[in-house]
Amino acid sequence: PQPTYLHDYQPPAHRVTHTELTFDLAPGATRVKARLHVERHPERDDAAESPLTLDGEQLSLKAIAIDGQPLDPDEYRVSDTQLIVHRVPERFLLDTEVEIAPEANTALEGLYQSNGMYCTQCEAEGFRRITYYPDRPDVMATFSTTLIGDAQREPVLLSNGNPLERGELPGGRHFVTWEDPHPKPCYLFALVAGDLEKVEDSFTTVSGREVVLQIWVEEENLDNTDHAMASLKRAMAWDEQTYGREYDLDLFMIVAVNDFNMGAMENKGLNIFNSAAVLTHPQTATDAAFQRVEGIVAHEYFHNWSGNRVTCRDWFQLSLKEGFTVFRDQCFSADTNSAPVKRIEDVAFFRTAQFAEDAGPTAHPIRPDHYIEITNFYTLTIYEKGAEVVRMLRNLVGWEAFRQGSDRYFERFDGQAVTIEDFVDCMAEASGLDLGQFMRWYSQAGTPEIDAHGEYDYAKSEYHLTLRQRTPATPGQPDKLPLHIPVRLGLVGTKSGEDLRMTLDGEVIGKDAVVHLREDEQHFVFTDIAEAPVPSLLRGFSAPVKLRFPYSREDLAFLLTHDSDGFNRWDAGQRLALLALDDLIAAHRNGVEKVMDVRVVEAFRGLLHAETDDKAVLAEMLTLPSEAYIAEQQPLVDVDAIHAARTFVKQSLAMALRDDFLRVYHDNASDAPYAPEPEQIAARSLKNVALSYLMSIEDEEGIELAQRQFSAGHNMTDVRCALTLLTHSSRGDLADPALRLFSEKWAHDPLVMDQWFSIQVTRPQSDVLERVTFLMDHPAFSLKNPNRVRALIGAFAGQNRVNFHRIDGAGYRLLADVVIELNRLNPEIAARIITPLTRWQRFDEQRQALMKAELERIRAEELSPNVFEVVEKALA
Ligand code: B3K
Ligand code: ZN
Repeated sequence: PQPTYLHDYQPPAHRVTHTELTFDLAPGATRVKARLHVERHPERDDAAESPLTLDGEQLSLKAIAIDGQPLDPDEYRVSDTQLIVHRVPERFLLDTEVEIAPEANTALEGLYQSNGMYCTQCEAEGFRRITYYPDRPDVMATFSTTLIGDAQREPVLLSNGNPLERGELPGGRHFVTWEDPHPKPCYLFALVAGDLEKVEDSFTTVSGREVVLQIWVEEENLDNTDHAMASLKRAMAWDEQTYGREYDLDLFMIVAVNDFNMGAMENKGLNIFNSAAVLTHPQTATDAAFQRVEGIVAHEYFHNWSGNRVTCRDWFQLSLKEGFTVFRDQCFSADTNSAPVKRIEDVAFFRTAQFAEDAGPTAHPIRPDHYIEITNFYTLTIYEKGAEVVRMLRNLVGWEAFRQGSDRYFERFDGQAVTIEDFVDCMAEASGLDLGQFMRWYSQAGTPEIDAHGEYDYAKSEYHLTLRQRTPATPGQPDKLPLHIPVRLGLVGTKSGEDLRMTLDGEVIGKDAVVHLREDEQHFVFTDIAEAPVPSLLRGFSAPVKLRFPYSREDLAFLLTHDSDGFNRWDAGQRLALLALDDLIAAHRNGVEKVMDVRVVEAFRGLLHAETDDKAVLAEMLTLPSEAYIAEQQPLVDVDAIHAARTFVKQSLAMALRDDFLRVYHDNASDAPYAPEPEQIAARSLKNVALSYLMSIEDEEGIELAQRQFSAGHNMTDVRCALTLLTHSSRGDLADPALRLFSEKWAHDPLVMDQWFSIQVTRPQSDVLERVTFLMDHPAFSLKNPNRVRALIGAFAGQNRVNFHRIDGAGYRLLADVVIELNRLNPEIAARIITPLTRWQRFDEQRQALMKAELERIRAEELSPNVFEVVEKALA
């Protein structure tokens, strides 16, 4: 497979202004008729000589005509990937008819079947598996779509826009015609056909239009849509208030689908969702799932403007819509729930997973300059780092200018397919700021590292801060230029415990300010600093960088209690724990007795005794850095030492603070009816963190509480937590009875069974690999369903670090076997699930060799472009 390069971009020679589609859905014989209204592109002077080139894969062409005249075979050419018509007029109608096989489509791209229902996934390049078309986002057309199906099997026939006409047809068939008046690229096309039920509601927009809202699900899920519907309405109101964006059709539909590669898809007027990203019920979904649903519903809705009305010129610009939309959904969730916790959770995830991606063989800039398979670029870098960069823009220009820039962007480019420059230019114009250097964030891969040093000059009452930046080399990018990095900071007085007023270059900049790091190295002299401070740096994670500062443990304990920035208070606790963990990892490796750092114990005691009204943040502060995050900090990952050290810290804290954890548990237990609301969620998470400490030492009372919490079955958050703790406990007798009860109760609910799979395969005990193999034969498991694959294989390889990295290589072998099978069934999922194997550079030689051997074994197969691209990079 050949790469596509950004610098090769050219506008298409032909564009489509209107697209008429007719789908005749029939098992084994689905036919798609397309009538395209085509014209030459005015910006291509060679358009007159250019043949008409359309994309198409896995299609069988049955008929082709131009302006009603069937073409002779020598007038066109069909290959595996294209249809080329050699000579075409300036403006014409192209009619084609193809046959496709949705029932045989296991890749879940294009038109496929899930539980007998037809549905589509066209982003990024799935439409070419439906019909011949210029499958690129800069071709935007209005669509009119007729669906014909069996009235019994497919009573519901949905597509984008508004329903125009429906009727009966002979032979028990019926049809519906849909019209979407908004020009769109074909990646936003969608259809759904099947036996579905709907829940309906409505929303009145700010200008007084009534929009009908529908969520379509299989009948048994009708009770599980309330939260998604409420989230949708909140998101619609939020986008009006915050961004001045109003919905633009009379109907907005969401459909829940069981087999889906990603979370959801923002098709115009017809969002298609992975059922896991839309269905919730207190009995079956955890707080985290409720919040995830809210965030994804909002994300897809927000795309209606950031993505659909204004879309991407080409797929290299993917972060234009994804980074901006993730930023928008993050802000929405922060406004709706606990803002500091949302930030902590996002950053904790980002620093673990995106940093690892940026340091690995598939590192790429937010705007890559080439790809083999675009599906591989729906990454944490494009999405999450993209969102961090938009957040930096917001912080650099301020909210008001940012909003003005956003208005300008939507107005200027409405109905167009544009680039990242177009977006940043609007921000520069609205703010008057020069964002030239800032653009490097989009082209440079890798995580910048800042080394900070500070010194207090008692004689002069000055604080001297030096910041040095460096971005490590990444594949294909050996040399990096300095970035424009906003560093938000404060100086916390060690006597007063307060943020000190800062004066920089004679100008008072306040108690909390942003300094701009643009050079490789910069010195900042803060004057009139009356007392020795501890600097609080990178507040709120003001830039996606690694910041090192030689904090003493006393400094960190001080910031943990005194920093006015909630995020940095949490981060100080994480840094403090990491220092202790470092010592213990070294002790473990050297076979020396482990000794717990009392300063960490005292810091935690302080947290447990402090008056706090923010239980959600407290729960975060009491949570130790994950094994994955600890690993990120190590030069060479020793999974066993990390696991042992973290377990030791957890148990030491539990032993020293047992009574406090018990008290916290009881103080936060409640029988109130479940609601996924911030206060309840906070209390539950605090209670469950406390329980996890008690269970780490197999405290008798803790075990009893966990068992009671499990049997009470109050809500899935509590049940899942209890079941996890019982299953992961080293007391073997606790797991099986609970797991059995759970699976008997929930055998009928695949989303709950996914949790049952994940809980078991993330056990730290060494027999877990055999259990993974065993569970792969469980009737509820299927390699064809991406949610099952993620729940079982993904959770094992991604979260069970000690067992996946077993020194005999059995974990690697198991994953490679799965990748080889998935490569045939679903290349997109195969190329994602393989990630842990690609990170071999981080491990000892023995493991490196084992991991590489498995990658080689995969490489020897006949590979999809998806897996090929990843494996080649991993072995490069
Ligand atoms: N835009 C979709 C991405 C789907 C692509 C899958 N190959 C999901 C989202 O970001 O909203
Ligand atoms: Zn998105």
